[in-house]
Amino acid sequence: MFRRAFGLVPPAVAVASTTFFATKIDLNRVAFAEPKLREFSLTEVKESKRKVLVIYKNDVYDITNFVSAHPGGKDKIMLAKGSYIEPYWSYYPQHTNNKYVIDSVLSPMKVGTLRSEDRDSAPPAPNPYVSDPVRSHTLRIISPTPCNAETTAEGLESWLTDADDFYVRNHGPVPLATEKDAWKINLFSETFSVGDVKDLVKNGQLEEIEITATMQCGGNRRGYYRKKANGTQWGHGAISNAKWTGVRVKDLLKHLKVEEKGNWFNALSEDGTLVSIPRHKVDDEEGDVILAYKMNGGEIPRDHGYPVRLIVPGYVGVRNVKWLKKVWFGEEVSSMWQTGLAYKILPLDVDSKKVEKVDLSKYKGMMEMPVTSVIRKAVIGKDGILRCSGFAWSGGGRGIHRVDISVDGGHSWHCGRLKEGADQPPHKSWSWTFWDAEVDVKDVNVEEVVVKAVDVAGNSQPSEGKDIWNVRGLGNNSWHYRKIDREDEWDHNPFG
Ligand SMILES: Nc1nc2c(c(=O)[nH]1)N[C@H]1C(S)=C(S)[C@@H](COP(=O)(O)O)O[C@H]1N2
Ligand SMILES: [Mo]
Repeated sequence: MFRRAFGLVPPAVAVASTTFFATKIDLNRVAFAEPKLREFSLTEVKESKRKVLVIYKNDVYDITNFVSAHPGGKDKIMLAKGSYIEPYWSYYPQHTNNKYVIDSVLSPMKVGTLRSEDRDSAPPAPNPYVSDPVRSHTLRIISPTPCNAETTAEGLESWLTDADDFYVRNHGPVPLATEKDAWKINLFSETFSVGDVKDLVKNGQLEEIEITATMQCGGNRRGYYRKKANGTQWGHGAISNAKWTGVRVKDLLKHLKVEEKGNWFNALSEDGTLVSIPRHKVDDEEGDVILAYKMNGGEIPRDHGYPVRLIVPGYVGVRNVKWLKKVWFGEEVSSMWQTGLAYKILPLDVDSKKVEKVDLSKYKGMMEMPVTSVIRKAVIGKDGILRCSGFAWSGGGRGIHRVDISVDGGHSWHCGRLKEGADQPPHKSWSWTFWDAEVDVKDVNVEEVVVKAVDVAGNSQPSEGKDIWNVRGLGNNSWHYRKIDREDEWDHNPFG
């Protein structure tokens, strides 16, 4: 309802996300207006032709010279021309609460105040999140608007994650998608509905395939870095595994006789999220890039991309575009979020101060993810045996070769047993592998256990986060430590 009423306020305002504020705007390149403060009437602000004026909290700002520097794009910021910016900012509350945005970006552009009779005339800001779906209580909500919620210990126990337990990472409000099967997607310049794609499958013109894949946010385990990195402070639950049903992009290309050139495959969402992935991933017979319209055999829940999303198995979470609207090929990475700081792992010495001087074009955006592992449970039984279990996963479809457990901080290692997921093809292990291990600890005093995994390419994990820290807090795959529980302590628990 609200979304329709404010149909012009686009989601891409929302995409102006954490990633964008992490990329500081080069304010030296923006010539600010000389701040000559005076009073403005509302009509004057509305009708100003020469200058782009906006209102924020009864103050008037001349943003004329900032428009082209707006990280969310010129079109988006121009929607607020002559009016209040609050409704637009409500799409992404981090604007409103961001000291940098208010003090460093907005304040220098202040040119005056609304005259007294026009003050406090702002329309009530809509809450663009009112139509967000209700989330399962089994998720750990880190931020509600936009929703960032991680899968909890219980959810991580199941090899196939229930759609309800699957972590949620949204950059803005969830599109309503009331069109259902009539939802339009532009596929290489031709317009299709989701229903049309399903019909191609029904008529046998396109093969329907199922891919079971683990998805992990690039920021999973960011909160484990000792040195704090900006962004959602994820624990280890921004990872889940689901079965996706749909059609291969590769098959679509053939069916549509697409002749588009370009080394980058681009995907755009209803919420403005735009990503580029290397073309070879799509062309690869075994790349398994699909347009998915089912999750775990049912409709994709709204939080996870209803009615259609891109699945790029083995790649960092963000490339799996939800609420898909358009795909095409291009010669360049088309997304400014991707050419910028977002999803780039910068050198260790680049902190939030130095980052402004870094030539970002020198660094590539994250695609495949590094091998990682997590201990879900570690309990010493009354028999003196430590039993622990968890998961391990590597990007690029690289299967898990081995999991190692240590009870002496990594001086010596015990080999774990690979369980569900261990039988995936080694070059196409899109899903995680579960493991467990038993270690006799009768004669040792242990409080903590640590795990590392090795993938089929022989890659393993760094022992400490400090050796891989990066300003965006991405790709934390350092050894995972866990405190050990004791069974006999549980006996004394009055709750059983
Ligand atoms: N359209 C759109 N696609 C998106 C996002 C988004 O905010 N909008 N978030 C991305 C990120 S950062 C991740 S980690 C995954 C999360 O998918 P999930 O919410 O289904 O777990 O979706 C990706 N695709
Ligand atoms: Mo993510």
